Amino acid sequence: MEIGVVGKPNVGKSTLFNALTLLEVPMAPYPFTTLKPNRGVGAVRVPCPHPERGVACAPGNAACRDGVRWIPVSLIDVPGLVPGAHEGKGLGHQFLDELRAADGFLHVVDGSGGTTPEGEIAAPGSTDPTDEIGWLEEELVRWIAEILGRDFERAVRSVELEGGKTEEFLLHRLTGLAIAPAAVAAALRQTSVDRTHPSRWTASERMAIARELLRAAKPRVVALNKCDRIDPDRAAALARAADPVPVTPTSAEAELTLRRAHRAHLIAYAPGAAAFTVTDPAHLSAAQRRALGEIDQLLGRWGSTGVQPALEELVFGRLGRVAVFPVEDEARWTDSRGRVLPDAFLVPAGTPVREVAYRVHTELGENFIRAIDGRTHRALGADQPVAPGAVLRIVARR
Ligand SMILES: Nc1nc2c(ncn2[C@@H]2O[C@H](COP(=O)(O)OP(=O)(O)OP(=O)(O)O)[C@@H](O)[C@H]2O)c(=O)[nH]1
Ligand SMILES: [Mg+2]
Repeated sequence: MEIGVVGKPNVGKSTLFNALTLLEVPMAPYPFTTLKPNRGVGAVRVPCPHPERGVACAPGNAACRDGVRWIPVSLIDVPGLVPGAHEGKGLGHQFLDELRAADGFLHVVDGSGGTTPEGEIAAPGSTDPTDEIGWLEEELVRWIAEILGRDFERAVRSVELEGGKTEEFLLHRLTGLAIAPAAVAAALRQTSVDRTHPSRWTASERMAIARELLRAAKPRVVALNKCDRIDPDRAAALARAADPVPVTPTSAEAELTLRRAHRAHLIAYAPGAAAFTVTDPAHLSAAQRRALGEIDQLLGRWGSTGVQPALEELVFGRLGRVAVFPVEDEARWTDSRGRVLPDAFLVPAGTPVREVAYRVHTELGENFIRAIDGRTHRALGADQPVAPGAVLRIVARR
């Protein structure tokens, strides 16, 4: 599971990335601070099943805190995109190829409207944050259209001469873009292009296909960032204007401050929470006390900094991921070494259990016999959909 953090320059992409990963990539109040993509790992929350058994879990890949499992999600922070990037404006969109495997995008916008489309500082409210939602999509569409269109005429001519299938050609062409066959089929249907003669597709038909592929295969959530500079009524109006793209108000800066203060043992804070507690008042400087006081007010106004909820809206809401806990002993919920619920994975809701087995380990998929539900103890056949939060034993030939 991989999420791309995208948006125009100077909106807080790297700040949000640092907050989610606790890495230290450069952030600064001017455009093009980020020149190359940064990679890191964040996490999303699911309930840990261990309290159902009244036993402690022994987390391997996903930490457990107070009954909450934090499942890792890869994140990529990229340089800012500007309108016209496809023509080489700003840093162009070459670096977007690093996002080929992304399952979805967290689109960071400057909710305070205090930066121009090129990311230069401007008077707060001087730009409309919702403008970015449309043109950024255009840049992403052009990126996919360009991948689709590379040496297009020659490539499709051989498909037509050899009687190949257009769907297969598209899938092959888009390999690495993490686009499922169903999305390709849907894009061809929606655009009603001439399927048997791709060589006759016009440039605008190719753009239309790219647009449908993007919408079907790369969902997006907008993080309306710098919400500390606007009020909730304004955010609600902007969210209405952005419909149907979902919008979550965020303050990446506040989230980063809270996570770093927690790491430094100054406060106790769980990402996404509505409050924090100061654990070490004696060690707070006057400036720190003031900053935390402001963040405390922000949490009161917004309910959270929005950063963790924005990521989860994308992963659970838009991408429909559910957690699975593979075990080897379905009665005790342990692995071969006796560790309780060691690992947690994210899979698309409704994934057939054999596919889940493949994701745990290729050999488990290849040698799959059946799965056993750790709660009901019923056997599940290869094609049965996995239940959200399933504790699952996979039985395979040895
Ligand atoms: N008020 C406020 N400022 C923020 C917030 N998040 C980030 N900033 C500030 O916005 C500026 C830009 O932050 P970056 O994280 O470097 O932005 P970016 O989108 O990665 O910028 P580029 O890499 O240049 O595209 C910095 O001065 C941040 O401190 C926020 O939630 N509220
Ligand atoms: Mg940056």
